[in-house]
Amino acid sequence: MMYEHLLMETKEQVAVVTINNPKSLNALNSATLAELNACLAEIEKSKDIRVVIITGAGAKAFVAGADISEMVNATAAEGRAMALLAKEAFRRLETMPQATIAAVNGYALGGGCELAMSCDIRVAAENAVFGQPECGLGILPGFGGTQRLARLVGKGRAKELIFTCDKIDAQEAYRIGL
Ligand code: DAK
Repeated sequence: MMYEHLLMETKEQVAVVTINNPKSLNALNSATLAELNACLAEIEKSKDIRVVIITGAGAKAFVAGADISEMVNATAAEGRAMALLAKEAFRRLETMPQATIAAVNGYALGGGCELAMSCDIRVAAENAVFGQPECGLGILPGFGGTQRLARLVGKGRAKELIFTCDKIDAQEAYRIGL
């Protein structure tokens, strides 16, 4: 299948899915989320693919978040639809039979951090930056971050990251269990 916002490459039993919107640091717009959901649904059915690696195009970002330019004019109903789409895709990633790995090659903010947390395993490059900065935009993490972050790092650290919008590097993320 061809995608506009994803690259998908399969080598032996490993599929590498690359979020490919490098101009916006791989921000997740609705079209990308829909493609990711469709791509994962295909992989899920495959008996040959055993491992899925999720990563971002370019040298700077894994995924810098949900696409703010799309969200800024969204109605409540459109925001809800976008969040439900992301939740469906991320839940699929979390529960699919394949082992899933986030190769975090740069910024993993907001929806990007939430995408990484939906994988079984996170491997971070030295330049990885994690954070849930949604509160700075006057919203809360909407793609499962409040739940998945707390499960990984504990409620206190999750609340601290969400309330402060702090960005943390790979070493700090490793230290706190993210
Ligand atoms: N969305 C759209 N465009 C983005 C983006 C994003 N999240 N992040 C970066 N970009 C774009 C920039 O606008 C810029 O575009 P041009 O100006 O070149 O057109 C380009 O990517 C390069 O970014 P910068 O020039 O800013 O690059 P820097 O190296 O200076 O900075 C940065 C990198 C990652 C620190 C910075 O770009 C940044 O702070 N980005 C925003 C990060 C962020 O706030 N992410 C969280 C987004 S909110 C919901 C609830 C919540 C959510 C959704 C639904 N419901 C309950 C319905 C929200 C979730 C989120 O993820």
